[in-house]
Amino acid sequence: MFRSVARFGLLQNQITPKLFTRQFTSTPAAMDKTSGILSWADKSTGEFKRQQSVFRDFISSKPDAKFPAEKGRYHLYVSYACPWAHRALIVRKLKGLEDFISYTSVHWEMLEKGWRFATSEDNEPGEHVEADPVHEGFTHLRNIYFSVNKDYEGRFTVPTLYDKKQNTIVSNESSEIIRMFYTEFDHLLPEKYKNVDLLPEDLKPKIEETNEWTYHDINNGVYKSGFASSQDAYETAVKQLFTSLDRAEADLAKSSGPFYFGDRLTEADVRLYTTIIRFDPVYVQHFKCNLRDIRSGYPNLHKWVRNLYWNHEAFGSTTEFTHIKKHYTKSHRQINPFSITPVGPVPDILPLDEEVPAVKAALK
Ligand SMILES: N[C@@H](CCC(=O)N[C@@H](CS)C(=O)NCC(=O)O)C(=O)O
Repeated sequence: MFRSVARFGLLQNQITPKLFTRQFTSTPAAMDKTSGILSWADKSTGEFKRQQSVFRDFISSKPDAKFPAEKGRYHLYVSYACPWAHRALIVRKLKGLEDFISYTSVHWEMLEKGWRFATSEDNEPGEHVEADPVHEGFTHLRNIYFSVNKDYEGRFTVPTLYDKKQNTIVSNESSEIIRMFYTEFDHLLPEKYKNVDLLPEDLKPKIEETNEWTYHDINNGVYKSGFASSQDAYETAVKQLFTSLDRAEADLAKSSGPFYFGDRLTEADVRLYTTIIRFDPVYVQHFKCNLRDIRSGYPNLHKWVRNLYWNHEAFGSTTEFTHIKKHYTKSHRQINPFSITPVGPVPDILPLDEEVPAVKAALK
């Protein structure tokens, strides 16, 4: 196994500098640092380490700001597969920003040159799975990063929030992009959307506290489990993940409403949803998060996630299971060398009034 990990790690690093130096003049040294997801795992411990996002600017409601809120000025690059980008798509909808911020989803396939844009030959489900509408001829997301900084040495990640006026990247950090969307366009929005408050002042400390452990143990925890390259690192991550899923399950059991904090939909729901909706279709098998699954092992999480998916358009309509399943299983060749996508679970998500047979039998 370790041999094939090394082999595929190497394949991921085989980027042909010529292709890019021609158009985007990046140095081979810069590219060495940016390639190969496995290089995120610490070589001695096998622990997965997520890199910090590099672009950390903010759109602001202030007209003299470096990035003022303006209709049609910003473009959001996402992948329907990616849980971090999914946060931004959900919040864009919840806040009624569809006419303000345009978006493109890259193709689900992420190989040695990173995310690529769809071509006219591709026919993938979901809106805006298209060629880059902002930069003619750009084939990959990396082209945008290098057009902003030819010596860029970070990763080419989604979500990427792009300013079409200054031709630069505002931010590639999802936790900050969603917070800009919460408030900074409010003065331009109708009352209905202005009133959508995903981070209410009175709940802020509780939400921040929840974010802390859900980020480390659940959102990033599935990656720590899946990308671990030692048995110890994997077991530590997967156990912590399930301890925290138990905690979320207990919190939801106590909730007085359908959301994490009672009857108020907040950031806590958005951030947890994008991992839980991917859990049974992908993380259970692909990232070896298989102490339990959601549909048979976590009744409250199961009820909560289905309510969001089926009853709240911003969640359901931005969830594209084809992208989710194919991306992980056909892009991470270091963990799935033959790129075979498992058929199950069927269906990707159960209807609201349906349970797996064992749960149904137990409920009788
Ligand atoms: N901290 C970032 C993480 C984003 C991230 O890691 N996105 C993944 C997709 S799920 C990505 O684009 N990876 C490409 C790469 O690392 O090469 C955020 O929350 O915005």
